[in-house]
Amino acid sequence: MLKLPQSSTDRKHFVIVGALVLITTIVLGFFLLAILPVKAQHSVQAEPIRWLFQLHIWLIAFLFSLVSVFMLYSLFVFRKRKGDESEGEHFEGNTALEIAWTVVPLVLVVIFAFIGIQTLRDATAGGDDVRVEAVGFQWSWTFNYPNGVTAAEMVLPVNKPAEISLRATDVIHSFWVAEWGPKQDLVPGMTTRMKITPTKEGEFKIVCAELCGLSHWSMLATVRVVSEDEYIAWMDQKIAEQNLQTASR
Ligand SMILES: [Cu+2]
Repeated sequence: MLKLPQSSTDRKHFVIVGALVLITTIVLGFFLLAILPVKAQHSVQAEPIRWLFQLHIWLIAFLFSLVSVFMLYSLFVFRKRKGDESEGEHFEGNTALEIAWTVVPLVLVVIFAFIGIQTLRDATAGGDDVRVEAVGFQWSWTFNYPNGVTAAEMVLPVNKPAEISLRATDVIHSFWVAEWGPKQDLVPGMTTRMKITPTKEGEFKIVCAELCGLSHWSMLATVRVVSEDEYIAWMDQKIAEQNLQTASR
């Protein structure tokens, strides 16, 4: 049997390793959060995703530290000394430890599944004050508004809950604006939906995030998030343009 820390030397090792795990977790956690390219989040729905992402990073930092610090500490501190020809201690496992490392990860996975469901619920919730349909095809996008306006760019008013209906005409695509957070597949034969409340004005890139053929990389469009007045002005202008086109036909 593997011994649990009994002597004061054993306890000292555990205290040192515990402190090292804590320090490594903190350093690694901040390092990972600093280097991972999370774009600025400019939608209401992005917040729960960002929060869950950070929680994952801290858990990853802790688990990595737990495994590697224990391993490296054992390798260096309990290495074979010069002239030591004695045999190592024989042991056949530790029931308590095995139960612990089965139950703890199981509980963690269940907790994260629960948080994941909640996050998914929050990241897909929102109103439909503005509605627009995004049609994806190999390899471009068009945007249709309920009043018949069709555009090559998407325009949305800031801070207004929008519902984007997504339709694919050929293969599976995926609608993604990195600054907004959520990503949603477009599946031929059905309409999928994304709820989004943009919180920052500006021009953002819409990309297809599902490998959809040779020119997948070029399946880009722009979304402009503007003030409500600008949105109305843009819509009026589009309606006038389209009326003019119909009249001249
Ligand atoms: Cu695509």
